[in-house]
Amino acid sequence: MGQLVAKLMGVFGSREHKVIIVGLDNAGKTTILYQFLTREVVHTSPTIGSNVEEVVLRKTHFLMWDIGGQETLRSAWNSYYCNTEFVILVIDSSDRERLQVTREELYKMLAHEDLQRAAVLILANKQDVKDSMTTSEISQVLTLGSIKDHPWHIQGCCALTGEGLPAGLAWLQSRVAAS
Ligand SMILES: Nc1nc2c(ncn2[C@@H]2O[C@H](COP(=O)(O)OP(=O)(O)OP(=O)(O)O)[C@@H](O)[C@H]2O)c(=O)[nH]1
Ligand SMILES: [Mg+2]
Repeated sequence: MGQLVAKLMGVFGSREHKVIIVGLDNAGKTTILYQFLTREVVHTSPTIGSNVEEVVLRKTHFLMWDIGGQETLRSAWNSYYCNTEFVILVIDSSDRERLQVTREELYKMLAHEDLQRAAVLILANKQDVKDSMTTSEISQVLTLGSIKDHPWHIQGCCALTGEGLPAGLAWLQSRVAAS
């Protein structure tokens, strides 16, 4: 019955797909959330806790949770995992020093039982910054090619201009359409 309701709601396009936006502090998560929502750059301050917004792309509704990335807040990320269909992992592509920290957080998430069915979109943000890492450099450091048990996709972007974000959203939507 539950499945039938879910299917019918899917046909009418009103089912919400839960998305969590994670990544280290200063990666650009909140900026990206509001770019998705308003196509404008908002002034942000470090997120304590989370922001939640509904982003609608054509008939697909995403409920997006943007979670604070400071070190002390990361242990609470798992309280958002239940029923998550998509993880958006945002990376500051100019922050080479901390890519290994992101890597550790990524594999911790992938191993979590509540995220076993989640697909992962990696947004290599801040591509406008000179000498920022390319998506292929980031893919290598994160060994994305070794991830076989979760669908994943990496997309370069710049949250200040919005470049790359529609392509990221389109990937999410293509996963919804395929399911
Ligand atoms: N140059 C550049 N700066 C960006 C980009 N995206 C975000 N920023 C800036 O990076 C800073 C941090 O952005 P936030 O969106 O607040 O970062 P966050 O990931 O939400 O950080 P926490 O809430 O602390 O986890 C802000 O000054 C943004 O304006 C980008 O694509 N390029
Ligand atoms: Mg934030």
